[in-house]
Amino acid sequence: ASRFNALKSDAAWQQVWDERRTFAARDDSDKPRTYVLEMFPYPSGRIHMGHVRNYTMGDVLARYRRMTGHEVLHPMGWDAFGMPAENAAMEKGVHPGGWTRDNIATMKAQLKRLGFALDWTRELATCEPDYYGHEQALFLELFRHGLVYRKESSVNWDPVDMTVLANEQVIDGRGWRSGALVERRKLSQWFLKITDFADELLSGLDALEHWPDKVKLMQENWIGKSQGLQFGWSLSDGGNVEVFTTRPDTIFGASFVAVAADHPIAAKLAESDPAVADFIALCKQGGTTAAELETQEKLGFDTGITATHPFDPAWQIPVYIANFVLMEYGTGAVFGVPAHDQRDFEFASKYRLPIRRVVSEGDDTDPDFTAGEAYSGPGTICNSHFLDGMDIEDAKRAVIQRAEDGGWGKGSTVFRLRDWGVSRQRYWGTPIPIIHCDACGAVPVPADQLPVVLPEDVSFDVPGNPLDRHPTWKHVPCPTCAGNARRETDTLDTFVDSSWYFIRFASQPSDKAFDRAVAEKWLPVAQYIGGVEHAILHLLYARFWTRALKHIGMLDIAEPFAGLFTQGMVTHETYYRAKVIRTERPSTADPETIVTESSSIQTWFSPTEIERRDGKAFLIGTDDEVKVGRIEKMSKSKKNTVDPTHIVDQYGADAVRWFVLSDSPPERDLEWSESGIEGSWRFVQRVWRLFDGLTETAGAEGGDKALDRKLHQTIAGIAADIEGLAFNKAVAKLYELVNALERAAPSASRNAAIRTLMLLVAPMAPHLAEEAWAIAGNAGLIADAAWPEVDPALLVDDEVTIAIQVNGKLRDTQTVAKGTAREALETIALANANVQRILDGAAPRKVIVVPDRLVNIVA
Ligand code: ANZ
Ligand code: ZN
Repeated sequence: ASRFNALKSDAAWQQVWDERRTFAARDDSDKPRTYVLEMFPYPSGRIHMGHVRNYTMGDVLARYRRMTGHEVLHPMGWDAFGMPAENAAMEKGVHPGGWTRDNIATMKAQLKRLGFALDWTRELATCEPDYYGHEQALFLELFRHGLVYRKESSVNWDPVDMTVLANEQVIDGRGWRSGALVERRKLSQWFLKITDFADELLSGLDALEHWPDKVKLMQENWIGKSQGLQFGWSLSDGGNVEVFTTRPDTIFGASFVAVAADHPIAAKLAESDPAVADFIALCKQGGTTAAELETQEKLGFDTGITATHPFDPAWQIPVYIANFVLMEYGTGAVFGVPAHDQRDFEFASKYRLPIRRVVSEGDDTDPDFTAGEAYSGPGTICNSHFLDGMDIEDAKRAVIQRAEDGGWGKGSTVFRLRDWGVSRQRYWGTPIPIIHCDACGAVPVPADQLPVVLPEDVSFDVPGNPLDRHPTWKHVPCPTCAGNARRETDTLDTFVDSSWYFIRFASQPSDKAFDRAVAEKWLPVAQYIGGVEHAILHLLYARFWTRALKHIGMLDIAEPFAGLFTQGMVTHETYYRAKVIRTERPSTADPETIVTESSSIQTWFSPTEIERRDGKAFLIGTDDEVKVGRIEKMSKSKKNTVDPTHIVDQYGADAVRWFVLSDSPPERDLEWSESGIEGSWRFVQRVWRLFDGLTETAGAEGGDKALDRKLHQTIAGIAADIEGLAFNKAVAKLYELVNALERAAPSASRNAAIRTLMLLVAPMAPHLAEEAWAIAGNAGLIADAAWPEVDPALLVDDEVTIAIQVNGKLRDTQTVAKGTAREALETIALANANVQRILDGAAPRKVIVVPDRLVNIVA
């Protein structure tokens, strides 16, 4: 038998698909439609195994849906703007555009090498003017409808490089290049009004039946709707401070009031007190990321002012300025309840403020609160006068009621979600299409002047935004008054680019962002597949853009992604050597004493440098043993990556596709292993031998009912598994069918089943399937063939295998029609050759029959 020559077949069929544009989706098709989309890649350099796994899953679904008669849209493009291109420009002196386009060319070739059924006619790259120009037009449409505005907001400022830093350029609070402590600075920036849609984005989650619950929960938490109370505390200096709380039930546990560093009260005090001004400056240090705010040490400044408790005029608590209170949220001021809020607990511990329990967890609650952390769980209110004995929710309502009745407070709804700041002080992004004029203000760039194209002649030798220091680009006449004006030099957050690309894939006219009618034919995306790392921001922003476009009447789609699937990661063993380094130094306490310190440094090795022998790992061709470390997500830092193209060249595309589908459920991590890919390669060859053997058994006749049944059960099962994205289960069913076919004697049934097998493996191993399909003399491509019909009659088992026992011991089995009568079963068993030999002429003492299961003869 011949061997399947994957390298030859892969190239041949990929060329055929390309030339015939087999996978180009037709907008005007009458068929039912399926839009399958995987999150488009960032062109970072080369494809990694995570991409291969992601795109293979989508590909199987896309190919399968085509075979079931759907018009399938399965596009691919590039999320091509962003920091890494600028970093490369700074480090290697290359142009971000050149770097990006080179990477796209490399990665596109790599994707093609895997034989994905992609509609390359719709390829797009967000860094090209024919994409971002339309984005600028959409931005201005939102601007016209009041969904874009400008306001002062904090950025990370590197005081040494004198530049704004992206969050990912702030490492441990310091600038990534200068190492200087990052400061917070206010800049005027552009915002999108996502908060207008907070309620819709939340309630819309309910309709998303085909989304993972965990992702919906993450979105829900991010939007963070809470009911609260806003009320004022009167201050000892005659003033008043409004606070916002989601826990009015804890009002009797208050031990301080705290305002944000940029709260007007703080600003006022700073005018006359330099100590306050110093403290405010101190609060401005540190990055702006949520994680940083969370972990920062809690700092406070006691203003000397006190606040009067709303339920007890005699009860005064101190007012602090504190770094953990944000001006952007609620009212920029809070009351602190150390017993039941962790930040307040840390704050109170540091400044020795009372910690008073007002929620008890049960009888054994410690009344003095010696616990090391705040308690935020459920319980009954205590130490709280009229609230005592209530549960938390009742107590919240009771306090809100009293506040509203007394006219000193108001119940309210708030969202944690803030408006989306989209300004980035960077070059490699979509230019914000605004012109600033001293006389006319911020003026939109007129439609006939779009796109605002990025200038190519920029330099990266000094920090900062090259657009800002470009000699000519930013100087333009004002579109309104023709006076001297300046272009906006900020570019858009790259999340904007990925918030509407799925619409542009569906429809890409050259004169506008999309054609509404065409886009509506395709959308929503039936199945979106990607990494869980995008579970919050990307998906929320894409949902927001879709709703915003609906709101302004441009597109009548509420939710962009009907189905969402988040796949697991690809992992690999790690290999390393640990070197222990000893250093000696004089002790700080006693310089006469020398202390030895040891630390260990790991050197990592790539799987290509390793060979395994007797369960150990060695550097290839040597006896140098290395340690086998944990199985971890493939990463450059641990060197445990495997280059897909290298593997494809070795085993062929189908074996690689097969392996990434087969080994684990798609939502779980997949461990890449050499033995696994070899196993897949052997399986491809086994299937090939079945196809290849067809010529020899061409004349075989006769039916094989059991095989027919197995085949039809497999067809139905695989269809259901692919629809349910349970690819590993579909693969397991194919293994079983192949096993059965290998064992079965030649028959017409077997030949028919092998021909059907070509169709069944086609979504997963398309090159192998095309090759076999052509050799078997079929006209046309298997990619265009129909998925096999299921004969429902063959799905039910009408035969059963019964056990034939003598004295409880299995002697034989026999296949009989389901529901065969007791008497008939007894006759069959007694006539069995093995049974007759054992009985040796004697009459059985007793015959026990369990219909459809067994016959036991007691001798
Ligand atoms: C008293 C209290 C007691 C609070 C308690 C919490 C627990 P979520 O639920 O995330 O919306 N807060 C209000 N405005 C703030 C601001 N500008 N900066 C920092 N913290 C602020 O958070 C609402 C809670 O966060 C509010 O409820 C307030 O503290 C705090 F046991 O008030 B709470
Ligand atoms: Zn003007």
